[in-house]
Amino acid sequence: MEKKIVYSAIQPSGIPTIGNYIGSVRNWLSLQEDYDCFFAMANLHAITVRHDPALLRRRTLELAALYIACGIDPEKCTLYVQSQVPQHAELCWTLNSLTYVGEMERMTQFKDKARNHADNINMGLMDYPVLMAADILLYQTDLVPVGQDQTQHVEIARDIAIRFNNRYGETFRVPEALVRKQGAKICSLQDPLKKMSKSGENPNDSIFMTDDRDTILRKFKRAVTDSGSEIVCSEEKPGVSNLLAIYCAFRGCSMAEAEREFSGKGYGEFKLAVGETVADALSPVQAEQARILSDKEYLGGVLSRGAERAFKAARKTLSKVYRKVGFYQGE
Ligand code: AQP
Repeated sequence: MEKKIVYSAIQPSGIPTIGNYIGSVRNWLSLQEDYDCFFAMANLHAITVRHDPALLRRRTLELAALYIACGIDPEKCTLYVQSQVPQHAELCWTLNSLTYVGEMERMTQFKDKARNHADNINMGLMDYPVLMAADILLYQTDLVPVGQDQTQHVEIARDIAIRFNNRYGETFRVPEALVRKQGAKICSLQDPLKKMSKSGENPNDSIFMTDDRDTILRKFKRAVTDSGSEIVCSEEKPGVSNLLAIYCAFRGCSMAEAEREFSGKGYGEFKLAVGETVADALSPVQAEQARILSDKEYLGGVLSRGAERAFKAARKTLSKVYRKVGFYQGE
């Protein structure tokens, strides 16, 4: 039987946070065993806000090395850089004509980013969800593992796929978002009502995947907790609940187990335990990422094989799309 297809990506728009890891990469590890997985460095998306070109190039490679260091196996899945597969931009252009400006204006991420980058509300920023729809639909994806913040974008990708199929005939598989219950939204350590982001303004909001032990312990020590002293997961305790979710993700335990473990303990002890757990987990990943990055030949080989595989799959879908919409493709 043919394996189902999984697509997911991260933008190299900054140093990935433990939010990206918990909400995204961590979930890819089990999927790669049973599905045909495409994992990308979404660098086309990363230029929708102002960026430094040299840094973008470096962050793209760092992200690829991080995926592998976290356990993504390039022999089992297709690991590639988005800009090396031109069909992403080509399909995006085609899908633009089936997408309404009003729909894009209503997207939560667009509204947030437009607010935060008021001097640079460019077409790319607004078009981000259409490019993401193209990313997903190009591979005839069944499942898109994402954090909660991206579910609205997967929803619009589904709408666009259905619209295209209705207008031109069956072409795209309609994908589904895969969102894990626990860890789907890791929040800022300073403002637990806000999502942890790799491009946030205050570095104390986030634990970056490259933070050293002292930095991690310091950030957790300063993390905002809530009134009262009980260490339980509840809506009234967003700070404590967020720290518990992080602890569970790295410990591989359930919320109930974590609550039991910290029952009767103080916030100080709790935050130190979370910090140490995260630091212990990240240290070998960081060493492995550095090792992979220094082996340029290996990493270059992985990415060129990945781009070749992705290109072949993407070409198949795009050629079908071009035929359906009536683009001349030669005799
Ligand atoms: N805080 C989070 N908790 C859980 N999952 C998260 N993701 C991001 N932040 C969290 C998931 O990580 C994947 C990659 O995201 P992305 O790089 O494509 O863009 P994003 O969602 O906009 O992530 P960031 O870190 O907030 O990036 P910037 O700051 O550049 O906008 C997605 O699956 C996302 O759900």
